[in-house]
Amino acid sequence: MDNHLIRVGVIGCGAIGKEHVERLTNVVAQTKVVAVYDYVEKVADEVAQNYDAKSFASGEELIASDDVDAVVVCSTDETHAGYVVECLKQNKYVFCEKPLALTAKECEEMMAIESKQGHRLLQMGFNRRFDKGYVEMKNAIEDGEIGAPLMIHSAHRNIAQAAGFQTDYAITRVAIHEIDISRWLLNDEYEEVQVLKVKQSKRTSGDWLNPQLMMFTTKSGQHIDVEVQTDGAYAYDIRCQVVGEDGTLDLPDPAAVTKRKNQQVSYGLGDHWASRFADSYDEEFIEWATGILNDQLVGASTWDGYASCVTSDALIQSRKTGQPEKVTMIEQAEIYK
Ligand code: ISE
Repeated sequence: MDNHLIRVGVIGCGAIGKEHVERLTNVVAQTKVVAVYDYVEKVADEVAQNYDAKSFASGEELIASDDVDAVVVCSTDETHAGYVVECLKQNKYVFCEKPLALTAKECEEMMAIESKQGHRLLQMGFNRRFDKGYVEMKNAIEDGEIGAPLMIHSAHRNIAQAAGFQTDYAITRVAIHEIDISRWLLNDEYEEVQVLKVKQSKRTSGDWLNPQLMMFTTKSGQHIDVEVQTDGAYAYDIRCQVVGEDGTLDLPDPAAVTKRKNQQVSYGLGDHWASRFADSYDEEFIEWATGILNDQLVGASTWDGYASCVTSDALIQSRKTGQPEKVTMIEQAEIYK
C-alpha cells in the first residue's frame, strides 16, 4: 500500500457487493478495487471485467494476495466469520457487512486475534453511524441538548425482502441496525431484551413473524422499543425518536421536495435501503479508507459486531421463551476502549 491508494479486494459481488465496488471505485478517492471473488464465478468475472480487477478462485486466495491491502466482506452471512478471521490472522484491514458472525464465540476468537495484532483492523458495516440525521442526534445528546436520554421509540419498515427470508432475519439482518444504533446513541450496553408477541399482519405467512416488537433495557435503565415490519410496509421507512428529560429528537426523513397540491402538503418516502442510506454508505467507506491510512479506524468495531451478535442471540431466545433474556458479554479488551 502506498500512502495514498489502498488496493481493495471485495468478497461477494451480490447486490450490496456490487454497490460497494462502484463506490470504492468512483466515490472514495483513496481506494481502488483490484480483486473480486464470488461463489458464482460468472458474477465475479463480470465485475472484474467492468472494473479492471482480477477475479480470484477463492476468498482465501484473494485475502492472501500481496496485491490486496484491505478486504471488504459482503458474502453470505454464514461465510463472514471465516473470511474475517483469515484477514485478522494476516494483519489485513477488513470491512465486514453485518452480521459479523453467526455465533458470539466466533466474534470472541476475532477479538483475541485482533488484540494480539495490537491495533484495530476491522470496521463493521453499520452504515447508520455515518447517516447525517443520526450523527446530528448523537451530537445533540452528547451536548446535553435534551438532558439525560430516557428512552427511544423506533421503527424499521420494509416494503419487501429478497427470496428465502426467514423470521430470524428480522433480527440478524434488519433490527441489527437498531441494535447497533441505539447503543451507539445512548453510549451504553444492554442488560435485557425481549420480543413481544403482537398481532400479525395479513401479509404474514408460515413461520415468518411480521411485525415483531422488540424491547431493550440498557445497563443504566433506559428503554428502547423497535417495531420491525419486514414486508408489506407503505415505504422503506426508518423512524427514531429519542426522548430526553428536557426534550425529544426525531430522525429526519431523507431530503425531498415538499409538494403542495389539492389542498395538501406531501413529500415522497423512498422504497429501498440502498437509496435511503446511500450517502451514509459513501461516508462510511470514505472514513474507512481514511482510518486505514491513519491506522485509526473510527467506525463500528469487532466489539460492536460482537455486541450485536450477543444481543441478536438473546432476542432470538426471547422469541422462543416469550420471556426477557439477559445480554451477557465478556470483558471488553483494551483496543476497543
Ligand atoms: C438489509 O440488509 C438492510 O441492511 C436494510 O437496512 C434492512 O432494512 C433490510 O431489511 C435488510 O435486508
